[in-house]
Amino acid sequence: MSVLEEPILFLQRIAHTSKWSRTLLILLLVLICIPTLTWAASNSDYTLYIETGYVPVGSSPETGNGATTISSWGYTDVDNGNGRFPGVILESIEGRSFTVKVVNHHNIKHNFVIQGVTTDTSAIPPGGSRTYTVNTPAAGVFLYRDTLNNNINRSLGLFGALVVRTSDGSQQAWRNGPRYDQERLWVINDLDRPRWTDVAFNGNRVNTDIYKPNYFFMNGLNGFAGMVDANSTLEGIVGDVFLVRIVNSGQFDQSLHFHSNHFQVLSRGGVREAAPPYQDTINVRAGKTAMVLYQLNQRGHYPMHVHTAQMETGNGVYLNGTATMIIAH
Ligand SMILES: [Cu+2]
Repeated sequence: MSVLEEPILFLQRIAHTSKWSRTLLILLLVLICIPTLTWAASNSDYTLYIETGYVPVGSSPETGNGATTISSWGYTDVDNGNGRFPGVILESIEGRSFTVKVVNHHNIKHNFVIQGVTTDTSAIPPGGSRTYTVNTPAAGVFLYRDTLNNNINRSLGLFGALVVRTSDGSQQAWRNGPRYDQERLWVINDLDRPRWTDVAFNGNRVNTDIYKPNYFFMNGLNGFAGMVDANSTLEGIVGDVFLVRIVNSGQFDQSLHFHSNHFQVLSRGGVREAAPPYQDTINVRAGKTAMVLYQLNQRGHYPMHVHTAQMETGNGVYLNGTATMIIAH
């Protein structure tokens, strides 16, 4: 019997029954379908718009200098919204599928590729759109970005993260994996404003042979803004365990140093550590991810900063780069 034969036979049977029982059957079918439709609608479908935008940069708490506004291209969920970085956080649970519709409102072609998850790298022309079906893999964190144009599109801000949690709702890094009390996502990046960002944003040709980044961000924030951002800081009571998902969307590696105490490295580049090592610094490679487990072991305020001095600055202004705080009560 073909796939179609069964419903056809069913319809024929309906046609031979009375008008009343036919109405009842149709009503029954509608009732059966309603929960299915509701479930499908809530199954985390996203629409991302590629837009131009800007990222405000605050002044340094040390010097009071450095405030500016940086132009960007980004994936936003607001039609004609501010295309700033990082893009919308995509969330799912392991084993589930969802769709992402990407609408290109920019004047050059772009794409949307989730590293290690989706494979369609073809371009979306200006004014065009494409819908991707994402089959969510194992729990973890994944970088999505525009892979076109020699890293220029990503560098201008077309990147973000997909967070995948366990399907049973447990606070574990993965099924039967390490437990946590709180979770954080750190999407970090660097950019070369004079040679890349401003040149590309104005529609001119970037010389990709030279890349000297002068701005460094965490979750699109720099310096003091990152140190007080509740989505970035590891703030809790002594004993709290944080799962920190880290995505380096930039072109330079970043060495993140956690003060106060050590953490466990759970995974690097999507590969889980068989015996998670304890460290106080982790080098997250450009374009790669990591997950660490950090427990607040003693009261106090401690910094989390990058060990490359340049990355603690914004265009040379100290304490205006990648940083956040560890606050234990
Ligand atoms: Cu340090």
